[in-house]
Amino acid sequence: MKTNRHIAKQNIQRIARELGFDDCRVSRAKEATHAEAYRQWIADGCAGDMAWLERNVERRIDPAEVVDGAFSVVSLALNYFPGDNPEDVDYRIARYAWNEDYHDVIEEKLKDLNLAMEELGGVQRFYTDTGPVLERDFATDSGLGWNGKSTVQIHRRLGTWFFLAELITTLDLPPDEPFGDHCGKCTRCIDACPTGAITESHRVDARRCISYLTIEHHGAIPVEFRKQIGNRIYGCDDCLDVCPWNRFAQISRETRFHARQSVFQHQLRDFLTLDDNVFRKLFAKSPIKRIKRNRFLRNVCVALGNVGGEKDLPALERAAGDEDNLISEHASWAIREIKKRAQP
Ligand code: B12
Ligand code: SF4
Ligand code: SF4
Repeated sequence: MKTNRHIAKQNIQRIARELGFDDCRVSRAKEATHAEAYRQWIADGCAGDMAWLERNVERRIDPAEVVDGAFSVVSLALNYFPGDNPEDVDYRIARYAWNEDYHDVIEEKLKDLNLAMEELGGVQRFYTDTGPVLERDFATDSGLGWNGKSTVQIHRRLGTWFFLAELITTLDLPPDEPFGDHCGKCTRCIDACPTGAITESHRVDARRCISYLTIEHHGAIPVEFRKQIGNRIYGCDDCLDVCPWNRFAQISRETRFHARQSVFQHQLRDFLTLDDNVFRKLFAKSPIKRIKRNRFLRNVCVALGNVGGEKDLPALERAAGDEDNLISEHASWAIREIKKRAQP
């Protein structure tokens, strides 16, 4: 016979499906399984200048520090796979950022699920990325997927292309079983990483990761990494692209994650003409807006330095005169790189 706890869980899973989530599973709200690995990662400086990851370590590893009387964590997956890289563009943007910001898309769904759980008598805090939760550890405990050697969480049906979200709740819900690690002997992600950022299985040194360097890092991109960044102008998908579990990936039903044509009709050097106003309009509601014009143009200059040619020099010369030092320094570097290549 089904108990009230089982019925409550089934209702939550049904509502999650109706809201568009692709999976919904439950784990116990206890100290994170890999709490010690997280503490060590922070102590080793792997977070780079993401100081916010160091501020609330104890809250991040223990849901009871976030919600008084926390009993369960409801972990959710939302597929964002928008398909293959648009043809005829001379740059790459990580797929998760091809259109609208997932924080906004998912938060509206989480609000509704939270209301439904309040009706069941629960008190919740809900997050997607922005909260103090080791999201992948709790997802692994719930059997939603497992942390691949790249640290990216893999789902047996969705592959790597999904966002995580969770509600920490006071409801006592029956936990699901973990699914186990299914990477086997594969090391494709480690071999494919252009900067050697996956320093060992299940560990990424953010300071070497192109995703960190092009998104989270505020200052100049260290010269030692500029060449490996290639034509990536926002984030990096290399360790996801090569994962064999992506052979089952299906295009996301959420059209707000599909490629935004107004962005992808630009060629790389066109982005250098964006003033602040046009930048904000082009990337309205997009995660790219978050890094502001100066960091975005910094990235564009690095990519042009790697893949550009003489035809890109006039736009770069103008950028080298930009009043923002971050842009002008990276534009001057790109000009030097292109001229070096043009020499016989
Ligand atoms: C900081 C951060 C980053 C940093 C650091 C990434 C990293 N690998 O640590 C940077 C900026 C580099 C980054 C990049 C990306 N990120 Co990010 N990021 C986060 C954030 C905010 C915190 C992650 C964190 O705590 N890192 C610290 C490390 C120590 O934690 P961890 O990776 O979770 O690692 C655990 C395991 O390694 C485990 N562990 C250790 N040893 C072992 C051994 C075994 C056997 C096992 C199973 C586990 C294990 O212990 C660790 C602690 O729990 C999360 C959201 C969140 N709040 O969790 C999103 C999040 C992880 N990012 C996300 C995404 C999409 C990305 C990118 C794909 C974006 C892109 N395309 O550019 C890349 C992927 C790069 C990569 N290989 O990880 C998604 C991932 C979804 C998924 N399916 O996994 C998340 C979950 C956001 C979300 N809500 O959807 N990210
Ligand atoms: S590429 Fe291979 S090792 Fe890396 S996460 Fe995928 S299955 Fe695991
Ligand atoms: S996102 Fe790119 S740079 Fe970062 S670990 Fe994966 S392959 Fe390496």
